[in-house]
Amino acid sequence: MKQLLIFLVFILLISCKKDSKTFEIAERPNIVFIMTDDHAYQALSAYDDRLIKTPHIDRLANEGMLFRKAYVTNSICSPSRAVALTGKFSHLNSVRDNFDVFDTLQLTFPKLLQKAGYETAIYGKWHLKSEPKGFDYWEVLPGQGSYYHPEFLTAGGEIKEQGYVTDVITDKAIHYLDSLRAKDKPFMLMYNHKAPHREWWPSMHDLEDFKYRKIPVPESLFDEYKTKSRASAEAEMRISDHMALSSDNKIAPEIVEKLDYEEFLGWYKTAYTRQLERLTEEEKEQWHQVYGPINKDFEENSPKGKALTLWKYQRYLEDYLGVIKGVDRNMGRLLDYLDNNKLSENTVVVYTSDQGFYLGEHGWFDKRFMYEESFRTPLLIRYPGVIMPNSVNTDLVQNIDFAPTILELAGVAAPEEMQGQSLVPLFGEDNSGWRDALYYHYYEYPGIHMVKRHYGVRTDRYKLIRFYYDIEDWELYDLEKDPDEMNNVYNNPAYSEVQTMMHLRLEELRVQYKDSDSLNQKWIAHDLQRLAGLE
Ligand code: SGN
Ligand code: CA
Repeated sequence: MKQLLIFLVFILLISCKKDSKTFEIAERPNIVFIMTDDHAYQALSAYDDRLIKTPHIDRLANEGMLFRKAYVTNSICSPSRAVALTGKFSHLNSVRDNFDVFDTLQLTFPKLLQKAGYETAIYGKWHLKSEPKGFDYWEVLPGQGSYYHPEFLTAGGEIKEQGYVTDVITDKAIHYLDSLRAKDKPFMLMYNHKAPHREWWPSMHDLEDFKYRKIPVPESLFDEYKTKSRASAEAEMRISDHMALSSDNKIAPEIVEKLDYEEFLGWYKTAYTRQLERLTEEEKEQWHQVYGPINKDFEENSPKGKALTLWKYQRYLEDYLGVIKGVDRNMGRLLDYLDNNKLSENTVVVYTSDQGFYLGEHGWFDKRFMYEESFRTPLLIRYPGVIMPNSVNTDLVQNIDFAPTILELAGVAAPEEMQGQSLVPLFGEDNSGWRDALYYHYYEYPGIHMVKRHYGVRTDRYKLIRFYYDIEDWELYDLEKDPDEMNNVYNNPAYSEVQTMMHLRLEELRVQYKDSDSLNQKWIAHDLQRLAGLE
């Protein structure tokens, strides 16, 4: 009977797909929008279960839709958050890099929902510098926030909480659902984790997990970037050369010094001490019980060369996966709360990350590049009765689509200025007229990790990238033949037609999304001036 009902709703949806009023007449659903920080789809078992099992997050795929080709517009934190809120590309939403301040005067989906009678709340990472606007309730981490006993910014000033950041954010979200929210209004809750951001400090519960586990090594860990522009070799995010033995890999600075290892940046050692100092005495003891033997082994074996890179990779993944385990457990708590309080049926749950992340592919950690691992992001959406369980979507969707989607679900018209498209038709598996290409633009250079400014286009099969500013280089990939992007075929005669077609498509997208070379020049001048001011 229930299945028949779901089927009927599904048919109704399909038949009304072009009619934006569909959701005005339906009861307006609640929305829980979840954004983690730097969660690679390689470490989410609904996508790939070789590294970790994430049964709670996977529930959203089992009970809803998994998007296999979800992408961001600019693979870095603050910009992605601004895109999600506004539905606009970075060059139009005031945040192109982690330094820009979000202009809260512009339209955002939380503001529009509020106006339409929703109650709105945000807990966790914000990272947009200006004070959150458009939220009835908010408690956000200052900047990147801290893993242990984190501080929060609130309307009443800064507060410090006891506990592990992922647990604390979940406690706050559940407290909002349980005790604060107005029960006579639909709600939109943004539940945004700091985890699993660098430097990957796991919760006391997950310290031992993954330790000494042999983690599969990606084929391109020792990539020499033979066919790529120099942008790859010049980026400072290689596990071998730029990852910290101290703050990232958790080797005590005294040992790093004693064994004469060099740290790429001077502040790595202080960052390690700063994090450890946040723990209580009891926690420190617990921590040393797990990391003490790791330090001892390192001291005894003191790996060098390739062995050191492999060792750092294993160490990196042990902590990264441990931090994700905490996210998954807390997702379980939140989803259970919705179940136990009869909220699951009428609540749309969206799970995504601000971007993807390199887990050793091309030798890297971090993100920023338009290559798949950081350009793509996880996206899972559950909406019982509307999205069929175990649905999989393979259309090219992008974070500019989040705001228009959420607005349509709430029965609110998306303003003209939003550049994304609502994903709602895709819920009913109607992809007619869907986009055939994605536009991307990254700006934060010169800056940490030194990934050069670049923009590009990706179609279902090909990707064209232009690196510019202190470089002028193009790359072209055939993703069907070369999904790992190891073989740049730009200027390869066999691809001359594809190359011309991709250049054309890129120019069209730049016009469509209102980006241009003159804007590039404007931002370069702006950023250089800012850098000079900082010096
Ligand atoms: C910190 C990290 C960087 C990271 C940026 C931006 N270093 O500076 O590795 O790229 O944040 O991350 S850390 O050792 O201090 O963690 S983002 O997710 O906010 O864009
Ligand atoms: Ca991030």
